[in-house]
Amino acid sequence: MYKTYLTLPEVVPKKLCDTMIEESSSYDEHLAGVMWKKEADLKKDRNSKIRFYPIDHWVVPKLCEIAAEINKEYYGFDISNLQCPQFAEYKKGQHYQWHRDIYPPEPDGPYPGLIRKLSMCIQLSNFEDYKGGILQVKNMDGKIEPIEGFKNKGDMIMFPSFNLHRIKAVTEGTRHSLVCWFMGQPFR
Ligand SMILES: O=C(O)CCC(=O)C(=O)O
Ligand SMILES: [Fe+2]
Repeated sequence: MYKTYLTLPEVVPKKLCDTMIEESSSYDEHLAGVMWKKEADLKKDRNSKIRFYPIDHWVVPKLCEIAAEINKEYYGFDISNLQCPQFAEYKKGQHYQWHRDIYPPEPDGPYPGLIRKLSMCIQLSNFEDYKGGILQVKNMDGKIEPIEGFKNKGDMIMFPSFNLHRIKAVTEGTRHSLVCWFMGQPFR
């Protein structure tokens, strides 16, 4: 049966999540943009801070292994690549409105001819560390699908990049996450 999303609770050891947060400061910080809008409203649409980890980061091989297994079992997409993992920080009031991660291939971009097919997010913070900031995903009927198993530090969720999803505003504390996009030739 088609799965809107899959969660893998506690798949990344908590210590490694902490290490990823600690080392994040060695990578440049950007104000997050919005791929599908040239003139995004960076208050209304999305207003978190992001950093990109290098493609040879130690966490990448493990994430690829997990993605390959889940993809083989549930989605069967043709995947050939991944983008540099994105580390994000959401403080009070920060959010990312409803969006899809998929967008058309960019011939002149860093991944020419490829599109995002599978999205993977990892909770790097404990759920006690913040309030709000939850991830919601819509199913094929356009309804919000309740999510279980994606709350604690080290929990992972994967879903097709064409699914609508959002991060509701954090109302207290700070949420950190790591997102990876697995890419391939456009669907045909
Ligand atoms: O922070 C997250 O868990 C997901 C963020 C997101 O949807 C994205 O960066 O595309
Ligand atoms: Fe997203």
